[in-house]
Amino acid sequence: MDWDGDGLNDLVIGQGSNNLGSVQVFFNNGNGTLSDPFYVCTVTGEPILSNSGSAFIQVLDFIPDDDESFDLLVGMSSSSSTEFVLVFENDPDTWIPPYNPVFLEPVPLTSVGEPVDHSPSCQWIGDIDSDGFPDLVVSDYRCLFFFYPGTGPMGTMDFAEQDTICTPSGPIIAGDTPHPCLCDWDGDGDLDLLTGSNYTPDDQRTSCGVYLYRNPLFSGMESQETGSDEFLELSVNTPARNLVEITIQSSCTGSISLDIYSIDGRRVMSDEGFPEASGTLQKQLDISFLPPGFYSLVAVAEQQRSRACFVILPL
Ligand SMILES: [Ca+2]
Ligand SMILES: [Ca+2]
Ligand SMILES: [Ca+2]
Ligand SMILES: [Ca+2]
Repeated sequence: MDWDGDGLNDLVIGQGSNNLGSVQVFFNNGNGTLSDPFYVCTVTGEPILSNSGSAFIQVLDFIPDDDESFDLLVGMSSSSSTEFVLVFENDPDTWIPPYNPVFLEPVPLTSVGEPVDHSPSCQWIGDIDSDGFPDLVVSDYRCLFFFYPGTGPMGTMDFAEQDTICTPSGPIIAGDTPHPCLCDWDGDGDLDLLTGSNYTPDDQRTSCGVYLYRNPLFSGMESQETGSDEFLELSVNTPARNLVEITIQSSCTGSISLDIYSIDGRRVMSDEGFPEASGTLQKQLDISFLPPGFYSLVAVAEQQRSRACFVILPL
């Protein structure tokens, strides 16, 4: 991500060590090299540190504000007190130029009023069940993944009770302290779970490697599985720049709506689409406001759903 807004992507890491976990930024020098690490601080000037082990981070605009400033989620590890998932809100009014976003004092995420507390806390926020409310996934030393359903829009600090994330064959058990990442890997508009596994303590757990678990919640919505004779075929131009050109061949009745999702599963655009779905349909959507990246366009009719992916390349 571009931490300092100079147009060049920088490297942001949660650093672990025997004594201290910290959040560090290596700035992109623009010549193939990175700067020395910069320790991310709060408004008090103190670096964000956990007492031992690790600091697992996610950078996102968790607390919505007018300037869309990114905030910081930090999963702490500590031998003593805080092992919580903490939110550090970015306060653009106190930025110190040229590259020093200042974060407010942390607030712990909670589940039914109690702080989300794991040892250590490795967390990721994303709307897994596509109900519009961001959910929280946390893993810890037990090698399981815990799902906390969201109870409100982005910025809601309290989540529902935890549940264990399972596949049809049982709970996902990864190696020691797996790091979860939610992204729409297969481009079908729902978030999938990508995780590392670093340790093979016994037969039950996955061996070292990177694993992808596709989101099964909405598999029944794919057009080939609806049992309907209607068809909905969608194509888009890729790569796209400023405009995405949509062509649909359809035998559906009713209307078709259009949504665009980013790779992290956020709906970034909705369009009313077509009032009448049947026939050959064409439309252009203005996407000039979207940053470079990988996107899915999903067309939804009453009984059919189809998707197509496109990329926006950097200039
Ligand atoms: Ca930068
Ligand atoms: Ca924000
Ligand atoms: Ca949700
Ligand atoms: Ca997906």
